[in-house]
Amino acid sequence: MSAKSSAARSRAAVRMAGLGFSGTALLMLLSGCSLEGVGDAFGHFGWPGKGITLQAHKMYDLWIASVIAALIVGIFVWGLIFWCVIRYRKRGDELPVQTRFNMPMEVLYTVTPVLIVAILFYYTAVVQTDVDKLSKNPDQVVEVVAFKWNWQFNYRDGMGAEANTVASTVGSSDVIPILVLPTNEKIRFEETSRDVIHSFWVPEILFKRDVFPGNVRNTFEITLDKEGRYVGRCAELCGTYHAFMNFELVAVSSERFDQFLAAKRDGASTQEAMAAIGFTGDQAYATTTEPFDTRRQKNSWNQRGAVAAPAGAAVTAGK
Ligand SMILES: [Cu+2]
Repeated sequence: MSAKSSAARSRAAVRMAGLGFSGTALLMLLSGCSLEGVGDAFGHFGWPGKGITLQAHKMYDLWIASVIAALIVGIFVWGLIFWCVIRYRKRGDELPVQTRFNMPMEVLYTVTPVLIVAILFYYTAVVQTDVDKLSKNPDQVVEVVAFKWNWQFNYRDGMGAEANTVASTVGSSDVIPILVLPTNEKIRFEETSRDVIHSFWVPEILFKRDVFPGNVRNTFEITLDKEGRYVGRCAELCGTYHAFMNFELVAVSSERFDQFLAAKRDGASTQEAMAAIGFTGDQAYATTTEPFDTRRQKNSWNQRGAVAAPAGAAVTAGK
């Protein structure tokens, strides 16, 4: 192999790499450029969707952008691998030119990954700080009380353990607890557990946070921007009936939320208050999940003194 043809070859390689990069960039531009558009086109790259809170949208954008960056790097690397495999395949018994190292190349493949990690770290830190941000005056404060194996949601008149509960909803073996919340308001959650560690998780919020017993009061804030009904789950293995620990988040307008809370304050049950804001009949109960048949009488492990579910209780495989 002459020195001349070798130089020509490496120039061709650089040209190919450049073409690959600009081709990918062009593809991105043509595909509408927005991260949301790319996410929609590729099934959100494994996420449930772009989320229903302002915080979730930021995490979603970070996720889509990170996957795109990973794919660009991946396509470039796969290209190089296949190019080398084909271009330098064995052609005879003659040993190829033996080289030791290439300093610019060594520097390049040390600096590039460090740069990529630094950029990913920067954007992750920015989004995480934003998601964890607590405002001084949230519009609503909800105390999440987790217990084996259900949820209680207390609407509070202020922040901290000393504030008072003005209304609350609680789940049972037969009724899924419903958490009604307003859109476009800053909602602060304060979490506490009566027994073991649980975890509050609404997949559509793209966020979960552990609920600890004792003095720990985990807090976080969200601003919902999409009305609807969304399933919530316990995301920390907390015992026998952990899988049954579901709830439902109902996001409504501020006006309807105020009506709901007013009805609850006047002593209405959760289902009556749901009816007061237009969710009548079956709609007054959870629609995204349903109670499991706990069969607590038959399988009474971990349930000393357990009360059997009343006759006629829903016998279902829950969603
Ligand atoms: Cu749990």
